[in-house]
Amino acid sequence: MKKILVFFTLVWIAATPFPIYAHDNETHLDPAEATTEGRFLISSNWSQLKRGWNVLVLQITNTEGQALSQANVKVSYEMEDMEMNPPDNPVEEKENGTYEKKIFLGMKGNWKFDATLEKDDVKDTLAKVIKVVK
Ligand SMILES: [Cu+2]
Repeated sequence: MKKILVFFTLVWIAATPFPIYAHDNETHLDPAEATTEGRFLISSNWSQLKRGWNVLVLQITNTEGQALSQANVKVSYEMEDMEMNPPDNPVEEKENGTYEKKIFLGMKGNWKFDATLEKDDVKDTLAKVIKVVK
């Protein structure tokens, strides 16, 4: 009986972390939204952002839904009511029109993001306010 208990305890200890990590590592992108002038569509992991370090993911397409590669993408961010001077890491292009930027959200509250997108002669922006709750 004791051996069985020890066995199940070990299985529980070994298995427990995995669902947690698997869940945390999954990126869920919110539905795509149009940029200010409607020139591009962006879906991002806005609703997953939490206090601390995050990777902001921007999946960008043109209005026909085709991935936008080789674009010039800039993202600045700041708290809405407070100067936090967060780190400004570069935006890195990944595959299929996906761009990533490491961001640090030091406090709960409203964070404002300003994105600028430029591809060939087309330029557009997106402003977004996200409430960080955890
Ligand atoms: Cu603050």
